[in-house]
Amino acid sequence: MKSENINHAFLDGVIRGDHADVYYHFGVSSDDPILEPLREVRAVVMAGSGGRIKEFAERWSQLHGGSEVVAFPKEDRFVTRYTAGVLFASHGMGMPSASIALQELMRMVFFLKRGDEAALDDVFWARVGTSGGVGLPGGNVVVSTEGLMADLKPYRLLQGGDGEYWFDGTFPASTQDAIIAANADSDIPVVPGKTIAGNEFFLEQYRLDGAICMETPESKRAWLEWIHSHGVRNIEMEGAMLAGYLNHWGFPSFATICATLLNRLEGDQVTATPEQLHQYSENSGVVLFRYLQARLDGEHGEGREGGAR
Ligand code: R2B
Ligand code: URA
Repeated sequence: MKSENINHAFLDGVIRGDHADVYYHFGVSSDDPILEPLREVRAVVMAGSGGRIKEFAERWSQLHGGSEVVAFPKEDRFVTRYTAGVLFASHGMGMPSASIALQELMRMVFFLKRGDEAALDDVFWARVGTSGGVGLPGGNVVVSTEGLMADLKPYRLLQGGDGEYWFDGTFPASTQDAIIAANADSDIPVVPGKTIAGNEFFLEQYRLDGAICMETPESKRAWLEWIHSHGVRNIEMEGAMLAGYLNHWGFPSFATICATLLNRLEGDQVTATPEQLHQYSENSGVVLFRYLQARLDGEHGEGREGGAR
């Protein structure tokens, strides 16, 4: 971990018991006994929708002999489940929403691991979601190598005055390799590539079908071809922030794994049938679960991490 980047001024007092930490959007605080079983957490899995979180937790529990599933009572912002070493949490859509979820989850995990940096190093983080493919049709699964904004620069936020906070959008290569290895014998196409996180589904993804449109077919194609030529393979709305914040604390192992719903070089509207959409989104879940089983349960042995790239 990069200890110097952790907000020790606030968080160490929580560990000492000087004050509690209120994870407001999750409806729990560090002195709530509901968190006690979560001390064993080894992975945090995030997804946009609460329904997916419930399904994931149920499936992970079934794979672990029907392990008990802990649910946080508040669900009007984010849906959370914990079972068998994995904390599943929804993050909503877009970086403003997902950054709230992630910051509170990072604080929670710091508390759960009592600020022990070696224990924090062992926690794996993932976002599983959907995306628009760039040169890839629906049904592919992209494992992000780097998260960037629409201008191919990393995630950044406005700072007072005319400054900006900049973050590193790189995803750890050893984790990408291990995810791909854990899925080597599967029929699902798993593709590494750069991922753009748009701040908007329409404008910052150069769609022509928004209520507001400021692009032309030519400017849209030029942007898609430009990002494709720089190795971008999909577009979603959270990956650049996720990588930036987890890199800031120095977590060594995290990933964004997204199914493609359409090829953006061929269109803007998501016209896949409900059955196809279900299958696409299943694909990303399968890819994640194979890696989780390799990492946490020692299955799919090839997926183990640590080899040099
Ligand atoms: C992918 O899908 C959502 C928008 O439809 C957004 O959260 C994302 O990243
Ligand atoms: N999610 C996005 O953000 N963009 C797409 O095109 C599809 C899903």
